[in-house]
Amino acid sequence: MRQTWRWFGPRDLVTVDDMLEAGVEGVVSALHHVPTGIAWEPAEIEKRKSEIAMRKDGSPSGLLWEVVESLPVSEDIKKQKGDWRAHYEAYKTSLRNLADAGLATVCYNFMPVLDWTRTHLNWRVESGATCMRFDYPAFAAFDIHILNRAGAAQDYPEEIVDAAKAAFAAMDEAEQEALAKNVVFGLPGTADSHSLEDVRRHLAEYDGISHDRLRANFVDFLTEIVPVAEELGMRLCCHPDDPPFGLLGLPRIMSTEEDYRHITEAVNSPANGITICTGSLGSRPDNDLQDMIDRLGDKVHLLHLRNVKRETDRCPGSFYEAEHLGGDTDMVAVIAAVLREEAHRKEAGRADWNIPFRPDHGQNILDDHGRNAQPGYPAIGRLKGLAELRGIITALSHPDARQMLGRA
Ligand code: DNO
Repeated sequence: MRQTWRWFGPRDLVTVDDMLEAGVEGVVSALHHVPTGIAWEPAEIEKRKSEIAMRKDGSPSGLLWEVVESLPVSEDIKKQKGDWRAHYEAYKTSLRNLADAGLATVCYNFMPVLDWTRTHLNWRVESGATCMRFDYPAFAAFDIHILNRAGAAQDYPEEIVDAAKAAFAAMDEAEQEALAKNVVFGLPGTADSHSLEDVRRHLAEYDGISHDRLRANFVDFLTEIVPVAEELGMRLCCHPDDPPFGLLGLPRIMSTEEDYRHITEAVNSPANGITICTGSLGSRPDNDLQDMIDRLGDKVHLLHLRNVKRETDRCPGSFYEAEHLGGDTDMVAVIAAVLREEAHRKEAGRADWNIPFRPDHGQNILDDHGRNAQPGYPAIGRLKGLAELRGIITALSHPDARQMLGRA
C-alpha cells in the first residue's frame, strides 16, 4: 500500500517539508486554479511537478506527483447541456497532457452541483479535538429555511422537518450564515465555490434530470473518455458521493456497491476504475467496506482511508469524522482486504499491485488548532492517521504475523 498525501499546492499551509517528516511516499494533487472545463496545459502540470519535487530550501524532496485528484467533470457534462461536448474534448486533452507528464492515476467524481458536503467544519469532540460533521437536521434547516428550496420539506421525514425547524429557530444570524457557508461555499478540492443564488440556478437546471438520466449521462461520459484513458495506459477512478445519499432533491449515483458495479460493468476496462473512500461510503450502514473491497478489488485504483461515526442507524443520517481507527469502519479488516487484493495482483503479475492510499482527513489536534489549514486536511491529525494506518499495514504484512499471534 503506497502511502500518499493530498497537497493543495503552494498555498497549502501544510508544506512539502511537512509531508516528508510525516513519512509520505507520494503526492496527490490537482490544478485547483484551472476552471472546470478548461484543459490542463503541459506548462502548468510541469510547474506543479516541480513544486512537489522541491523542499523549502530548494533541495530535492524526492517526492513525485503520483495521483491526480481531482480532474473535475463539469456540470455541463453531467447534465449534457451547454458546452458538454467541448468539455469532453478538454478532458481528453488534460488526460493526454497528464499522461505525457508521467501521471497515470486520475480521481474524479460525478456528484451534481455540490461536491463533498458538511454542516460543521470545527465540531468539538470529547478529547478537545475538532472535526467535520454532517448534521442531517441542520442540513435540512439549510435546505428548507435558508435556501428556501421549493418543496424541500417533502424530501425529509417528518421528524427531521421538525428537528430542522427547531434547529433553525435556535440559530442566530451569524450561525445561519456559517451553516450556509459550510454547505455551499465549496470545500477544498471541490471545483467551484457557490453563492446561494448559484445553487438555486444550478438546481433549476437539474429539473427533469432523474437518477436514471444522470446515470446514463455518466455512462456516456465513460464511453467517450475511457478508451482514451485506456490507450494512454491511465487509470481513472471515480470517487463515491459524499455523503452517499441524495441532497437538495438531486440524484446521487455513486453511493453503493450496486452503483459501483453498474458503472464498472457499463464500460469494462482497466482504465475504468474506482476510488474506495471508506469515510464517504462508511456513513451508510448498508455499505460493507470489507466486502466491497473483496468483490470490487480489481477495479480499485485509489483508496481514501478515514473513519466516520454514524449518529443514527438510519440513512440518510448524521455522522461526524472520527479518528482513523475510531468510528464505525473496521479499519483493520479494510486494510486486510486491501492486502489480499494486492497479493492477488502480484500473483496475476499486475504492475499496479501497490495501491495508493491517502490518510483522508483528520481531526484537528495540538498545533492544528492554530494553523488553520484546509478543512479536513490538518498536518498533525492527518499524520497521526497515517501513522496509525501504517502501523496496521506493517503489522498485517509482517511475514511472521500469524506465528507471533499463535505463540504461547
Ligand atoms: C474530500 C475529498 C473530495 C474528493 C473529490 C474527488 O475530502 O475526498 O473533495 O477529492 O470528491 O473528486
